[in-house]
Amino acid sequence: MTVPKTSLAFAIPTLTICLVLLPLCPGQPRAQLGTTPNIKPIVVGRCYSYISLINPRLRYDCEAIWRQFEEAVLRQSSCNVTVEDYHHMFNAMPQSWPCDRFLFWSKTRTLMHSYAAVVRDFWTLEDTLVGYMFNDLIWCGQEDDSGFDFSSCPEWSACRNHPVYSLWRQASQNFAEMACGNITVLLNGSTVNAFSRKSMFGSVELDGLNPERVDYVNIKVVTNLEGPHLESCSQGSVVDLLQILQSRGFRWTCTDNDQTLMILQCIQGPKPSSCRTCGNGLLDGKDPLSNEDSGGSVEAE
Ligand code: AVW
Repeated sequence: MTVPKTSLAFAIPTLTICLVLLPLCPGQPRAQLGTTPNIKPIVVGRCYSYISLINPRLRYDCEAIWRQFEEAVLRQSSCNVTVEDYHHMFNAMPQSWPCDRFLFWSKTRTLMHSYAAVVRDFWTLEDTLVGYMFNDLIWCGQEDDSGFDFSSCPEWSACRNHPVYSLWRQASQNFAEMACGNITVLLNGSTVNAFSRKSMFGSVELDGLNPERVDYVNIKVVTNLEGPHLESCSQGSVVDLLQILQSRGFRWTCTDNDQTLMILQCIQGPKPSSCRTCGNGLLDGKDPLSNEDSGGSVEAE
């Protein structure tokens, strides 16, 4: 898959001008970008990388997965790809997962990445084959053309049957349905609606979790070091989540400002006041987060 020369010829000078005159260029929201250039070699290459380097025991036909992906997306208008359209592709890449390692998140993507990198026991959707292959890519087809649309794709939120959204919805559902043992959910206490029924976690994954497979849902609510401290295990939308879990028969724990997550934030961008607390606590062997709004934990059976 190549980008037509004409688009490249146009894109390179435009990009250069925009880089030089960045403040004067109109904002280019990600949604206005088209399909990621070189999507085929990227996706197929990631697939080979996954089955050769990351999990060499897996036997998948990367070319067949790509063909199923094209079947789902091409020759369709860019708001007309359903989760069902991806079923053949998902059937070509079944994957099971060890229990106790599932990490879900909402509005904490950056922190989740560092957390998963440090606490290496955790596996996220992006560690599954499908998540690894399509992470950070954009794609859409065109109704009256057999290729991808490299000039523009609608925003994820523009339509329910968006090709990117539908793939992640199905991937998220499969991931949640597989979840077992103790699972972890990372929520952002510095936003209103840390738990939202409209998010992928709240609309797809939560409903996909099976109380008979999941022993404990361990929720971690983490705020930015300097706040705002809007939600916690006992405040805001997180309480709604706990109620839903309770009513569905899940056992859960909820922790505010987990120590590892706070220290991670200190490492990433030390803010003198709050990070000094972390450092002192570690050196003293005291609980570094013993102040009133951190480190609290509750649980229910
Ligand atoms: P959110 P959700 N590549 O923070 O609960 C590019 O409200 O909705 O969390 N962009 C991405 C990707 C990706 N791989 N993943 C997410 N985004 C963007 C799947 C996208 O714009 C995981 F298993 C999306 O709307 C989590 O448990 C936003 O980040 C759960 O679903 C995330 O919105 C996170 O979804």
